[in-house]
Amino acid sequence: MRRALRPSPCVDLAGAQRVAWWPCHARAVRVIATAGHVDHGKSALVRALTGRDPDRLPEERRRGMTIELGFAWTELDGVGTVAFVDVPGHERLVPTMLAGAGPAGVALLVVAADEGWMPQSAEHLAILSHLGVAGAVVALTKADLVDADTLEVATALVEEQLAGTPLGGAPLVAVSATTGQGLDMLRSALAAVLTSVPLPAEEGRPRLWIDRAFTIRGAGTVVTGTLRGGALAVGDRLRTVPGGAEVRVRGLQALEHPVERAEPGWRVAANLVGVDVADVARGTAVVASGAWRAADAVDLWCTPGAGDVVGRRGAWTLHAGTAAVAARLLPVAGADLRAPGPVRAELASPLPLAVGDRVVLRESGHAGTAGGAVVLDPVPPPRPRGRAARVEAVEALTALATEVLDGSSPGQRLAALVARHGGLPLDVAVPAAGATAADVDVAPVVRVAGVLLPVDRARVLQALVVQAVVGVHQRRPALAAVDRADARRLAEAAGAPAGLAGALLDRLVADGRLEAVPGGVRIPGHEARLSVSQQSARTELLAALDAAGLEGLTAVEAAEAVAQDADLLDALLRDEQVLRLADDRLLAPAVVDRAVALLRAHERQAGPFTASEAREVLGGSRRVVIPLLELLDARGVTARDGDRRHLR
Ligand SMILES: Nc1nc2c(ncn2[C@@H]2O[C@H](COP(=O)(O)OP(=O)(O)OP(=O)(O)O)[C@@H](O)[C@H]2O)c(=O)[nH]1
Ligand SMILES: [Mg+2]
Repeated sequence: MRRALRPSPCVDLAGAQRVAWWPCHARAVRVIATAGHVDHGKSALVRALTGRDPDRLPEERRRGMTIELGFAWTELDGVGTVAFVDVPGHERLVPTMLAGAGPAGVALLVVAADEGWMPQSAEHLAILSHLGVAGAVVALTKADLVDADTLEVATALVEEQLAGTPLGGAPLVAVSATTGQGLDMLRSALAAVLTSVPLPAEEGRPRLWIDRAFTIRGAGTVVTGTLRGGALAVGDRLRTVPGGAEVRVRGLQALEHPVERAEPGWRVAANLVGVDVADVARGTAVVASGAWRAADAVDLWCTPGAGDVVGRRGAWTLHAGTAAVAARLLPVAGADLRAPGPVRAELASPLPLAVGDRVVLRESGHAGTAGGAVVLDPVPPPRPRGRAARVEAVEALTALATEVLDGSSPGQRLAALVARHGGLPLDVAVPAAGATAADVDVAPVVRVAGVLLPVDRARVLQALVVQAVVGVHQRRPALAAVDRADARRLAEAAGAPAGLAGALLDRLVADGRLEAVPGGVRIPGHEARLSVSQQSARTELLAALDAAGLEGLTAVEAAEAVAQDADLLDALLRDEQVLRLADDRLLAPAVVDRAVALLRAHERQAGPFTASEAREVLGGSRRVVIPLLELLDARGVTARDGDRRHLR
């Protein structure tokens, strides 16, 4: 009973009824996208390989051409289930081709033997190259329509086109979808390539670029796509980009069956709660919150196609995953790009992008694909203004590109991104770099509070702060410690990012390079000492205080006596070589000791004394004696009992 109510209309194990609009893709451990010129036989080949027609729209069947992405799947010996994403070849439908090729990773490039290499053969090849296709097989179709000599020539011509491209070494198989010629060889070639290409990795940061979205009565919104970056499980909470809607995965399907969990690389259909179908059209992504950031602007390393120019002029579209968004392109160096270089792309709609993601750039109104690019920085700083700043930005991005294009690890990408910024909040840097919390521990970065600093910079900053503290110890030897607020200012003056100075000090204390003491921080073991001139100033002050007796010196007089050396006064007060009364007058301890001796002698004879008796004994005015008695009380020398005091 309950089972019948489940919103999984395609799961009909009894085989009674299949609901056509449910995207019942096989649970594909592997996904292959087709590519190739219009009418060259991509869909026919997929049908021949899988027994399923990827062209399911009536219009597609009527016109005999693919308009939308099609999906079909089969079993391949030694590999398991393989899903094909069949793309259209028409030049007007390249954006749809991009949506299919984007998340796939492995390609089946189809060239008709009778027609040979055509414009979209070239454009699709360029796109696969820009996207960094992991593996590919080339099928020379319609082999039944040509004789052996023509086939040989066609093969040679295609090989010539592929030479020097990422598909240069790809296996090339002559096939016919009509006669079945070569299909077994094609299957083995596909199996071999899939076996050699590593499985999409579980990186703990799932991103599902949506290629279809629809509603199912009783279930609500369903989206499909090729899952990358991490697994998804029923109950997972995700976020849409753009839109930022919080969604929950109510159900997952793969292999025509509901599954509790889908692995990276699978084709999945996810039933989402919390979002309207209109808000998850193709090009939207659902991502693990926190693991991805929505980027409004990205710095890219752009490689223009041969003869193409990438620059400010023109209406550009940036393709990433299944998304296509309008973008303003601003070459960082200023001049248009004809060779690889850095470009800032300002996006009309945010995309979940991370360092290393590959994107494609197309200019509307111009035939062909203008270039490919790799994301260098999805959290770019404000655009450089002025020549010097531009040169610096180009240098920084070139350095970043060297790291990123070298197939670096997430930890290295994280460090390179942090280095470009000189420091980044952890919760920004980790998703932007396409890293995870675990990568932070192995990356050459130093975590100070919630901020990551490049190791080198942290080392330099720490050395500068320690050096500054040493400098204070030398300049102001009377100080036992550097006040924390002063130390923070020193750290900031040394270049510590605002708000980080305190954490930097804590880190230095934790590392044992500074010592925290009541007065602030110091170099471990540092002792205050007076300079020679301070020592003589002290002698003079103490003599003056001694001569002043109970009257003492005012703070102003004392400062004059030591030539305004506040450190010296602080040090003398700290070490109780000088005592301060509540009214700010200073007394020599010897003067206080003499007064205590007089009071003690008096008390021995007359017992506890009043303030006026103390005045008589000490021979001072009320103004002078009352603060002295208060000082004695505070220091525990005397204790009050009503209006009388006794010595303890
Ligand atoms: N003789 C012969 N005809 C083929 C073969 N493969 C495809 N065709 C025919 O070529 C035409 C185009 O085939 P499709 O599979 O629709 O081509 P496509 O590459 O999917 O075209 P688009 O999706 O529009 O880019 C159809 O009429 C097919 O029947 C083949 O191996 N031999
Ligand atoms: Mg087709």
